[in-house]
Amino acid sequence: ELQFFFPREHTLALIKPDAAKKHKDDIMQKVKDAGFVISKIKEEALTREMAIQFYKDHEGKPFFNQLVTCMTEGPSVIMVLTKENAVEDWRQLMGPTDPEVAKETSPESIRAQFAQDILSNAVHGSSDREHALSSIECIFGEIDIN
Ligand code: RTP
Repeated sequence: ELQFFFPREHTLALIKPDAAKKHKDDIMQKVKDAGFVISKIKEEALTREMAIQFYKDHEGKPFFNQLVTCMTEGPSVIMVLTKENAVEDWRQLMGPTDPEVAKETSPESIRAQFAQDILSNAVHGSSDREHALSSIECIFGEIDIN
């Protein structure tokens, strides 16, 4: 069976509130077309505490408060995505942080197509496998996914 040769990896992917409201179906279609398995999914508004925890590394930056507000203003679609090389491939599909850059360099990416601006930039994805596992545990309360 192919999975024996291509081990699966998990990442945490999130459709931010603004995009969850306007572009959920289109973004989900791109997720499936790219070959990700949706191992877990829930729709839930992040609490301020969760958003702060999520973006801890950015605490103190000028955009931090706005970022937390934009992440908590409505329900997000939060998913565990699974496939070979999931962390890197999801970041590839998201595209660059700034949608203007995304439109220039990766016009097929989710941010090029659905981001509003650099803050409401449609999606989030774990930056590496370690962050993926800790975010999955934080949000779904477990890390053993079939
Ligand atoms: P993410 O962590 O959300 O997957 O996105 P990323 O790696 O592409 O971006 P990162 O540098 O980690 O920044 C996290 C989020 O902060 C917002 N941001 N705003 N105003 C600004 O200059 C600025 N820079 C970053 C974005 O919403 C970004 O997704």
